[in-house]
Amino acid sequence: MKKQWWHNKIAYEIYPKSFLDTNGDGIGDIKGITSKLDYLKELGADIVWICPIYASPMVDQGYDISDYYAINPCFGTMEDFDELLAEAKKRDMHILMDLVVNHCSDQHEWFKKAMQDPDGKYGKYFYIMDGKDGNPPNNWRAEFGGSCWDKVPGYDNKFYFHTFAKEQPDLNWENKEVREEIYKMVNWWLDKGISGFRIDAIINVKKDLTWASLPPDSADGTVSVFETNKRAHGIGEFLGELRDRCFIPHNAFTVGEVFNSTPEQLEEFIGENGFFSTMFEFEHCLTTYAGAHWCDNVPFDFKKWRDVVLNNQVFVNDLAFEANIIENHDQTRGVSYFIPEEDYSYESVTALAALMLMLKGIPFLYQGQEIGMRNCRFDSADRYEDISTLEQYKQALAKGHSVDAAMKVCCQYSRDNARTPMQWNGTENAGFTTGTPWFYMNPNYKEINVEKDRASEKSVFNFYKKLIALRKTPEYEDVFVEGNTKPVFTEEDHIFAYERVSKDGQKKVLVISNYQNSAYDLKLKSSFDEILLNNYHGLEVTNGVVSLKPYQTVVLK
Ligand code: TEU
Ligand code: CA
Repeated sequence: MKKQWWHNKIAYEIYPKSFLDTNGDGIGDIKGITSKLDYLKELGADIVWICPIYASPMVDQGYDISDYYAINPCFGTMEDFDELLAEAKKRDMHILMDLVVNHCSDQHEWFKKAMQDPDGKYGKYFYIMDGKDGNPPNNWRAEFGGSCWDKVPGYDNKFYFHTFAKEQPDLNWENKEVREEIYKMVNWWLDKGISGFRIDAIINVKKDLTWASLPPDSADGTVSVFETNKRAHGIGEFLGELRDRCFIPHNAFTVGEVFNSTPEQLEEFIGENGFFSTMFEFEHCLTTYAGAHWCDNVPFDFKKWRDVVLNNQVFVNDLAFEANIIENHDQTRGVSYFIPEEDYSYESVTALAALMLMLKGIPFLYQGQEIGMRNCRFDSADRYEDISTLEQYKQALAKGHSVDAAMKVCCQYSRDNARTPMQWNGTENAGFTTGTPWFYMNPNYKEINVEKDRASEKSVFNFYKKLIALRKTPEYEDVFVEGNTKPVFTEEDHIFAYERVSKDGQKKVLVISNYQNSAYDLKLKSSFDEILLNNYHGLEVTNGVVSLKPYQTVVLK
């Protein structure tokens, strides 16, 4: 692929509400982000993606936007934002906004006008349809539960469509006027100086325009709206237009949140002339997913996970450049998902870090990942704030699970695990706020926090910093950035290993992780010159056999 300015960069995702509060109101803010740019720079982050900070009633924590041109006062002002941009530029850093245009908020002016006059101009900004004798037009189930259709107030048989919550009505991309409004807004932000966008739920913008009911995937007769998107055709016309009208003229960096794309779509989406610069690789995060309900999920399976990651790397190699994650604001904490609880240690956490950061693609770290923040055990369901967790809890109970069992499932999968405030130090409320935090703090903050971690000999932060520095070493750019990935030792049950090979085949780096809580002897297939990184002191090698300690992970030249 042609070299792009962002190929050798590291991205970091910020969940602003939980990052750092600077005015004591208990809510993280833009000034908090600005004040931590040096911290992020030191870690090695270049691109900062900020989850939505636009005006919003916050039904889905900002993913319900009521004004695309305004900053939510709980996060600060437009002046604060301009200051953040300027400070980022000074440090040669880039800001990405979150582009949420599959839907807006029911408090957006467009939707309010549409509800007043469903047959008028703004009615056509949304999908408004007649039902069947007062029942919804079809059996599609919204991502956060219930029907995708809610009644237009004052009408018995008129419904509007929503993929997510009922407060998040879907915008009608089939209407050219809507698309023009979106492009205008996207260009406005790019002109302001942001470097690009993370693009929310973008696969959902094209609907199955037959609007036909489908065979149910749930006992209540409904089918997930995500299934119906698989039957939608022609999304490329929208995305190509968005690229040509907005992204290309600005040389923007864009990362798509794309679920359920087919392998054939990879090149079309993120190949040389793709719709986006890159998109997240989610398949490996879904290896435990078994159906429509969290309580049907299956346990984590190391080999399945490893094979999904590595097969995907091989598939993508020459075609595209994906975005790699182990966690984000919609997932549980990576260390809690990919490491058995009894195995938590500096070594296991850094093993996971190395495996992710050495892959081909652009790494996206999520706030707190750099110190190994973990899932949070909530003692009662009403502690949860997340709309999807509350729905899953309800569904688990409805399926006959006990309160205990339902809580256990939420504890494992809740998006709120990632949304507890950032743990900066061991003082009250982890240094996140001097006021009352908007959300429950993970009680482990005295043990796990930035200050303590960085002072420790076994610092996860420092390990990430070294990994990032290694990735960025000019001497290895042809390996880590441009080179392809070749899986090795896949016949082993507890070894996660791959080679990164420069295009000319001259330079090779081998990443080996003994991903288990016991020692293991592995016979190497070739010799090596140098240990570039190691999460232990030293490496024992006798006659070509390396004696790996529990979770020992090394990068060998
Ligand atoms: O997520 C889209 C999405 O598909 C999620 O619903 C995902 O399936 C779920 O979070 C897994 O638990 C994006 C945002 O990242 C998410 O935070 C928003 O809630 C959602 O869009 C609606 O805007
Ligand atoms: Ca604040």
